[in-house]
Amino acid sequence: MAHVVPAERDLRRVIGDGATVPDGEVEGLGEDDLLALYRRLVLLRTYDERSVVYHRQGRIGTYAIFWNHEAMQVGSFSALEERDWIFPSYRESAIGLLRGMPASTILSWWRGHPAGWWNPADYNVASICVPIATHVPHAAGLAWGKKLKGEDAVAIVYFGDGATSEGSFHEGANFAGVMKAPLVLFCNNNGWAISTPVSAQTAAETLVDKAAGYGMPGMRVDGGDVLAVYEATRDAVERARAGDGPTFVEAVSYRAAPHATADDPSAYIDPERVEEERANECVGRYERYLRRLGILDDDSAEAVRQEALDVLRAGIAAAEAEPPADRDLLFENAFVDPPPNLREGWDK
Ligand SMILES: Cc1ncc(C[n+]2csc(CCOP(=O)(O)OP(=O)(O)O)c2C)c(N)n1
Ligand SMILES: [Mg+2]
Repeated sequence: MAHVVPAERDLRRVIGDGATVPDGEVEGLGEDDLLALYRRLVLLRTYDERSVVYHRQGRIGTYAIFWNHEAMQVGSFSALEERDWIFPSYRESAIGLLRGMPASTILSWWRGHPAGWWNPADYNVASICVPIATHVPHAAGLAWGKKLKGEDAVAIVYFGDGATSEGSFHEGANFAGVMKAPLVLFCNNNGWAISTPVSAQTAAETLVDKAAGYGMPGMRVDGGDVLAVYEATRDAVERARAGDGPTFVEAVSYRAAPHATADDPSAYIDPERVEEERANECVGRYERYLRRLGILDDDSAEAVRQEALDVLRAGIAAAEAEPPADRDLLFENAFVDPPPNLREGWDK
């Protein structure tokens, strides 16, 4: 009989508010680790903000903004080892940066250029998944494969609140639960699936309640608190590595930017709620925490920002220096035997 652990309903938190809610700390994280988390947050924030500008300048295509999702991405990423596999959705498109992937590669992906393709095995980062939730079974399968081979690696799969209504999510979660695959199912619950609110997504009280149906434990964490996300994911990774199977992590946040550069949320979102969220956004929250601890000041914060801006400046320059894509590539990898009519057009 599967042992079902009840899901945690309360949000895990570590970072206080500098007034009435006291700061906590995470065991095992020293000053260097805390600063590494900050550098990663700023790198992703800078990537995201620059990408919106590059889009407006016509230098990249439609772009899925992840402003205020950085704490979920950095906190969970930082609980992994290099041998662990990451399955991103479009919302985590830049997570490869944290594994040393060049910014130009990801920017090229958003430019629709083949230089944006990478070999997943080079970084243990799977391709960016645009169809909602179809990568959940892929991640469950890879994790199960690692277990069968006796390899000590786990996988994490990122998906949104809307993805929990997709068949692929349920198939992947069920498979991982039955096979005790070493998988972390990481749900970024940002409250919206484009214009559909999470209240229209499920009749369950919380998304984490779904964990019980698959015989796995669930944790609910404040998605704006990078330390709480780190700690929760570390627990999930430890369970997976110990052979105890998958865990569902629901990180609760709020989408404080449009769904993507093609979206106009003013048609459906409450602007006051967005303003509230923006005032308490995750990078600033962590920065204030570090300042309260006395390990970050204006000069060091500025140096981190400049370093990230340099990465982006070099990244867009390298992406734009790529020679134009060979249009034959569109078809070469799609057909073993191209249909004759296509072959005719091809040679023109
Ligand atoms: C299978 C599939 N159906 C529909 C879409 C269109 N679509 C793109 S993003 C999106 C919303 C997804 O919301 P959520 O899972 O909450 O992720 P978020 O974008 O909020 O991170 C939809 C429906 C798609 N990409 N794939
Ligand atoms: Mg969502």
